[in-house]
Amino acid sequence: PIVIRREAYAAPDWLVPEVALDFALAAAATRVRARLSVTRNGAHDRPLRLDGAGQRPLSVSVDGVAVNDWRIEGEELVVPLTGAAHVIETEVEIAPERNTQLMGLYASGGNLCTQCEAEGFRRITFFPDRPDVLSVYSVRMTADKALYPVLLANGDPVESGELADGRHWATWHDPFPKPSYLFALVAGNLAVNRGSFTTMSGRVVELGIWVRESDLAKTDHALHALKLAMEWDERVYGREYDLDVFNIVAVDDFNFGAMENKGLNIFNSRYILADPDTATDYDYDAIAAVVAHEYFHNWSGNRITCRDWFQLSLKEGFTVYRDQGFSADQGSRAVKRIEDVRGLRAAQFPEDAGPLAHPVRPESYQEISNFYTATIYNKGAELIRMMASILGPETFRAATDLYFDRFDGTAATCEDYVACMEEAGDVDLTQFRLWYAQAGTPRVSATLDSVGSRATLTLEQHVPPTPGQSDKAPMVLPLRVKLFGAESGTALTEERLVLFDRARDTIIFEGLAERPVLSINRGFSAPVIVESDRSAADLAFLSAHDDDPFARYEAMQQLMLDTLVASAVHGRADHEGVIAAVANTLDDAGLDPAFVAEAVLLPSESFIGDQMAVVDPDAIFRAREALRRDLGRRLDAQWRRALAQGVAPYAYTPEAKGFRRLRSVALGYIAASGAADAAELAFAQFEAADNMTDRQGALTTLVSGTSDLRIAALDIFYNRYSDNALVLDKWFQVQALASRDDTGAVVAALTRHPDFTLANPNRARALVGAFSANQRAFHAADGSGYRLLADQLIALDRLNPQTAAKLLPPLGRRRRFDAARSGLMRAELERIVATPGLSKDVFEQASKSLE
Ligand code: HT7
Ligand code: ZN
Repeated sequence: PIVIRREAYAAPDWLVPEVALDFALAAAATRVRARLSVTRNGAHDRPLRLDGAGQRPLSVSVDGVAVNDWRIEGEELVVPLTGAAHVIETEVEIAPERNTQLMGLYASGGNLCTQCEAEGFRRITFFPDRPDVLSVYSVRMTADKALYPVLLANGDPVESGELADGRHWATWHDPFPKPSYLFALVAGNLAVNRGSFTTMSGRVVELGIWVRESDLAKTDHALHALKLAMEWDERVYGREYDLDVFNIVAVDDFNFGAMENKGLNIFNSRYILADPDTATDYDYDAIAAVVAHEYFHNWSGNRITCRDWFQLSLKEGFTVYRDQGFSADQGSRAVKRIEDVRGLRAAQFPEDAGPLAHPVRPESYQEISNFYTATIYNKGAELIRMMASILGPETFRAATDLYFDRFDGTAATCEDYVACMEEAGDVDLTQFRLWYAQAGTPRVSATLDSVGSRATLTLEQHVPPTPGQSDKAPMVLPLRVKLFGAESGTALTEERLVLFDRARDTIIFEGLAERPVLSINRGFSAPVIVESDRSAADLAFLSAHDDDPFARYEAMQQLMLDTLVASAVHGRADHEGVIAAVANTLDDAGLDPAFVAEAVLLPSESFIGDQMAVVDPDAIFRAREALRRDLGRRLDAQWRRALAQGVAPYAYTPEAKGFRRLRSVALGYIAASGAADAAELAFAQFEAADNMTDRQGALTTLVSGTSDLRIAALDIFYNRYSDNALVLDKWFQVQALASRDDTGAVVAALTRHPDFTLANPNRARALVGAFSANQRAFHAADGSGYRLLADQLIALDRLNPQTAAKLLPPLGRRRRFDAARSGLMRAELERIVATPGLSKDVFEQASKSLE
């Protein structure tokens, strides 16, 4: 395989200050004529090399004259040039309707749309398809007017007109130089929800959300979120929108969540369409977050882009940090932080501990699409958060202003970003840069010893080895620390931000009036694993008394984890401490129901497994179910009280969302208790629900139970929503996640269901992706779960390698399991690697997982 290395970066030989594209659009065959103004970059005599992907040029001309001294080398078009500046014209023909990879120009739901990040533009036309070549784009599109009445591209519309043969045309111009990965066009039969936003300097921006006509009523939430995001970016980061229009188009077939193309964002429809009947609170929140994320990219990504793909976290980590801040400001900061950390632990920590671990700024890749990972996005965001903590809010804002001003209009690096933080903050981040270079989640051991009025906190850190990196240097870990009095329950110290940057260190606290209890890594100030010797009693104490809600949650989680691991590993099942702490939280009337719902939820099976030397899925399931059952039985009255709380007609407010979340958690515990009326309660909620959150919550509870009511509910749900693809995804997903003995067989049958298709990434992820996240079913001892995943992945790879490769990581966790399971996973990986015609996307993931 060809390996691309960061250290091999070289500036482009040729720049393309301007490009004009002319599309004669049709699903079966689209002609693309490209006119590139190219300039030699530096003193060299190398030819122009344009990236392509399998096409042959129908014609090539230089300065208006047809030439034939060009050649194809691999996938590149090589054109010898003599002067310092030339105009190159090429023409190609592509077939959008045969594009199942969903990269480049493709058809979705009868419309035509593009996806160019990271390297899709080369599937549209020959071009230096790399992010450090910035061009001003003019686009002309011609298409059948009846089939494609709407023609959209980046930038602002210029002109449009009709042709005598039933076709029409439109031209668009984007004045902001951009890399090819931000190019976009859409041709389709679309309706629009229009709005407008007046920027801080008084410019009126026309906003449009484009969807199929029948979905128009489901776009208000996304439009509202867009306006909130535009206002937020002005207020919090001083960033103003820069074009006269901002369009968003929703498509059903999309490899990712959404794409930030300049002025023309293209979205997976699941991150646009919402109404109470079809979208959950989770969906509503995700829509607002993704709309904001893509909008924020206009500055952190588009105005300042990445020099090369090794710098991907420059735009993604920073933009995730920005969207997390936006979402936190819409509701509860504490709950948002809990959700983000839960997500980091579920996706990024396992990645960092497995064969696909890589630094936030990777050193090499085979296929860049494989690097759109939780490490680049979510750990990348944590790095920004740590720098923001070190600088403090005002200085961080000054530092981001400096970054935006200095690098506007350029393709920058992570180093450029850190240097701005350093300069504006007047701090030395030399050692902090290790966070970009070293993979692996640091482990911190924290021990507090107190004698009289003095306490010593001993910290030790260790960064585990990861592929290609055996020895790690100590990192800078910003740890927020505070001590509480064990008797009084009050704070003994102020919160301190400790910059722990050595392998071992001690911190002394003096003048303590009583025995201190340690609260550490408050707010999850560093993305590390803290191992402390705090007793169950101290953890319960913190879960009730810590004044940082995140730390209260953490203490409760640790108490639950310690209990569950003791039970799964040693068979010791003492549930009393957890039951008392959960009861205490449920009885605390002053707490936000959304926080209570998070705090009383047990750690996931996979997170429990992450704490064990050898993951035992059966023992984990038994331990977790036993604790759920005891919590359900012993706190039956509290769960029923929670279930009755806050019942009101549907509203999308933080308060109403919190009550819905707590009710659904309560219903789960009542079912876990084995209560005779549990299924009836769930079915009643399912039928009475005036919103999808309650309906799906009830269905989730029912499908993991034994009552026949689950079959009735699944049928009702299916029949009600059989023409709504996004809700049908939920129907597949709920069954794939069900905790049942027969889930493997059910999922196997569902792969043959008439509504199942691998051609739609959402559907593939809803069934196959969800199934591999179901620890109990996926890790069935006979290996049937592994076989099912491998079969589907191999089939999907023929259609859509990018989406197939994203399904592979669960098989790569094989070293964490017993020899039998590990061997079965290995066998499936070997079968995948041996598949003829395998894509390089899947090959990279599978071969690394076998190393
Ligand atoms: N920047 C976007 C990444 C993306 C993408 C990457 C690979 C293949 C398909 C893709 N679609 C979108 C999304 C984002 O982070 O905002
Ligand atoms: Zn992004």
